[in-house]
Amino acid sequence: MPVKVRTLYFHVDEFHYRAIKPAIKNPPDPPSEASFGEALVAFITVEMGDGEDVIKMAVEDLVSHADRLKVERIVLYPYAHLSSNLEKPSKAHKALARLETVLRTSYQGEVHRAPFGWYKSFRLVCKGHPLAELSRTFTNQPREEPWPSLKELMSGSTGELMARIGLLDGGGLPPTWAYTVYMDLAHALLEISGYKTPESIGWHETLVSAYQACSEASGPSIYVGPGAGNIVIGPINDAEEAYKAVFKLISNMLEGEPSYDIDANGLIKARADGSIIGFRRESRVCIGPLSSIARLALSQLIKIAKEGITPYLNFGFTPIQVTIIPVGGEELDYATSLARRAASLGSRVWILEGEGLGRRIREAGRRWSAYTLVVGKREVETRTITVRRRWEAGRQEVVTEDEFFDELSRMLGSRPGLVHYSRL
Ligand code: A3S
Repeated sequence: MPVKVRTLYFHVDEFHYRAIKPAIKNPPDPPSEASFGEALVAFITVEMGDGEDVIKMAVEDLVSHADRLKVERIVLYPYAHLSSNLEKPSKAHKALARLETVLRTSYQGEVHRAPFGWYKSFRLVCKGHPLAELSRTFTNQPREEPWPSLKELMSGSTGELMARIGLLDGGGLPPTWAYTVYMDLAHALLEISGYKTPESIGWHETLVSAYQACSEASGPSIYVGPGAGNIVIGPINDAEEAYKAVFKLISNMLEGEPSYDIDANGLIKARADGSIIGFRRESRVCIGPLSSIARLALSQLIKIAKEGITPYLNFGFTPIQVTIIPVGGEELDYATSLARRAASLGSRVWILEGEGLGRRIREAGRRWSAYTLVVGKREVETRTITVRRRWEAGRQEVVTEDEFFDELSRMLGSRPGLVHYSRL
């Protein structure tokens, strides 16, 4: 049955609702009340629609967002206030019941649907991180997304690598790391292109609408798209400058000049793999999503790796900047105190517990961690750290706590994209 669905997502610490009184004649669901802890709450309005069904699309988006937030519970909340073109209650109820059924077949966590047709009181405690509130619209027009979708970006070896090192969420790392890396990249890029104060003109459902707004924007602008990496920035004076700058910022190891073509409709396509990295409208150029440019840069770094050189990203844009490996359980306290000190300096730090010291050192390498600190009994007694720096492959050094944190502060303080501080 053709409908449209508008939703408002909240990632909550708590959610409570209570049915008060019927809002329509003999509501289809009995009154109820319920309380939840952490959950993804979806306020859902069903709109008049035409064309093919959007329930499946809505469920897919809901599940992928729940996975991204790592929540174990989804609460569906019928809500007749997100549209002025409401579907009639009987059809809306059927659509919501179907959405619940489809959701139960494709989501492992708990699913709960609040009663339909009632005035309800509710209390909600929202988490407040960048992805805690999102609005979505599912219409039956196929969402034209000529740009690499997150799914496409995830596919192939580079996509898997991007997820693993944290440049795309899905690698089991905090998705906010990818988000901060791209925001820093965008700000650094705008600074390079002479813009001082980027004004962000808001969130766009699709990259196409973001590009649209971007090309009409008066000055510099940054958009955060549906996924953490879909940031579009522009209008840029010179795409070549911007494109080369992104590569340099991501890693100074990148040889060769990135090159691209602009086709008849103004799409800017990278020659390396044909992916679209922006578009030109009249004299204005918008470049992004940065995640697809990061992907291109990574594929060039992988090529360098084939020559036996350990590739690395510039420190400022390395998602995992410090990995701390306690050799055994009794070193965990010391590792935790080091992690706290590293985090307080503003670095992205990860304690890698578990079995096997060699396995964990290799795991940190697989994730391109810039620093890998190993602390065992000796380090605890002497308050020292055995440090491995990714850009000094195969070398390790014992330093005192203060020596390491002095170095870390220097690395964090240096403008992102500078050549590594290294003793090579
Ligand atoms: O409009 C009164 C109540 O009936 C349900 N409802 C709809 N929900 C989603 N989409 C539609 N097109 C609907 N038409 C009717 C809702 O349960 C609605 N109740 N949150 C409560 C008010 O507190 C509410 O919206």
